[in-house]
Amino acid sequence: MNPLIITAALTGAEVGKDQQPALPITPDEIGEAAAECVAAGAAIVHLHARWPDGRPTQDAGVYRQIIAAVRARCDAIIQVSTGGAVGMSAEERMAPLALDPEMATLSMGSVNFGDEVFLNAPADIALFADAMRARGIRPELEIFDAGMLATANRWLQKGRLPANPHVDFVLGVPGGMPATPEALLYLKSQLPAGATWSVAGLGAAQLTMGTLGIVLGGHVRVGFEDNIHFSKGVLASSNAQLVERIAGLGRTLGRPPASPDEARKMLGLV
Ligand code: KMH
Ligand code: ZN
Repeated sequence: MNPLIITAALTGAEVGKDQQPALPITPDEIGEAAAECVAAGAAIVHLHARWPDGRPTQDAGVYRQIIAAVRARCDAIIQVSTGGAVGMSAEERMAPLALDPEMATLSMGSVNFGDEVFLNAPADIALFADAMRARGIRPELEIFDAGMLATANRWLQKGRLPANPHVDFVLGVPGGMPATPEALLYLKSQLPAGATWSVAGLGAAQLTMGTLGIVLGGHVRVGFEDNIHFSKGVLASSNAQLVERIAGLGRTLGRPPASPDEARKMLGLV
């Protein structure tokens, strides 16, 4: 049996409460959402921070409050974002690493992001990767496009990344790889030996790519960061509703959700 590790990407940097009224923004809202998601089957919470007015921030003080609010309510694996929002500097983006979370994201290259550019120059990737290594934080390699996985493989061969990485394919960003079965199968075929992987499809592809991820033996990311709808034209009522659905599909397909502690063992965090 290969239990399913579900990551709940609760908030992101792009969605607003005007688009999704249940979007958790304050530390307490994020803590509550995390606990609901863990109860529904999530093991990892992927965290972004916001100022009270909803603007994205990488401020370590805000992340500290968010992490405390999550830890007070559940035992989720804490994964902070080093992606932040488009336009932030590398120094700004790495601030939450000082809080020593168990995991952090590490985007392996630059990609057009709608009408903007999500910039990850090699020197910045190295800055994040070295900081994570020095602090014992497990990176999750974010792959938006095929070249980023080729870069990850090169860096692994050179020992610039820890072996047996956890890789997340983010599919369907306008500018990155499309959320298609062919794209996912190609990426899976290029994974380094010993890798674990998950898939995050954007919009309606959250469900289709998630289902495919379950069938192909990977893991799945869901949540408002990538998708605010439950079905076409119908907003999800909560992040937990999206977790619950993918957890149910996992059970049906022989992949029951991993608890946070099971996921810690599977990802080499303990
Ligand atoms: N907000 C995106 C520009 C991550 O969290 O590491 C980048 C992002 C990736 O969300
Ligand atoms: Zn993110």
